[in-house]
Amino acid sequence: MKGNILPGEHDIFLVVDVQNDFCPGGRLAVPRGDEVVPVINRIAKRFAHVILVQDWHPPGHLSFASAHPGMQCLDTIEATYGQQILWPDHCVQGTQGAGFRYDLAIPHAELILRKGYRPNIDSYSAFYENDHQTATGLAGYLRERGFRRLFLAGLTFDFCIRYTAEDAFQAGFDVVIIEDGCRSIGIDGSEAETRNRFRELGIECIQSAAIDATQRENRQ
Ligand code: VGL
Ligand code: ZN
Repeated sequence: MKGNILPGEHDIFLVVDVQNDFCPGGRLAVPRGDEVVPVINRIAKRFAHVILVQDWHPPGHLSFASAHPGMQCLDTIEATYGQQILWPDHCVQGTQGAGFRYDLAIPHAELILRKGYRPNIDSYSAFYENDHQTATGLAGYLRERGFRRLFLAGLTFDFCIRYTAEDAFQAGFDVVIIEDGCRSIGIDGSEAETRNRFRELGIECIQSAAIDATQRENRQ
């Protein structure tokens, strides 16, 4: 993208999984995951429209290693819809870990989109669950409201952001990743793979400063 970015009426900011369990001290802690919060809080002020995405699993969810005796975290199982990585129990519905990180401050967010609530399917993407068929309804919501371009930040760059971005792109939305507002889990080259995938698709990664800078110029 050339120059700086001024978010407009057809733009929306999707804040992905900024939850206690993905931050230091949480059950699936992402290294430096908490550092995305001040970036996201600042950038959210530039957008009239914001959606919060929330990973929201029932106890005993299929993606939990604890639900598969003899299996370990980061092992892979063959689910009905393909390979599924096993995670520690995390973002269990109604628990403190599933709550938004305490310092996330976006009172004007218009929608909270929960995903991963079906016991037998995981959902990295905010558009489709991991079977790539079960829709969350997000594409319809965005289209009906006239949004064309999605800005993404949050946790994690190499899983939920990656698959949300790919699905948004396939659904015909323009997609921009705010890179310094993301952190990766980092499993087996997952971050490099994500960057390659974004490059192949032409999905743009920017720094949050590109959005701040626009605001400053406009005020002069
Ligand atoms: C996520 C693993 C499991 C994510 C969610 O938010 O990237 N990763 N559940
Ligand atoms: Zn999850």
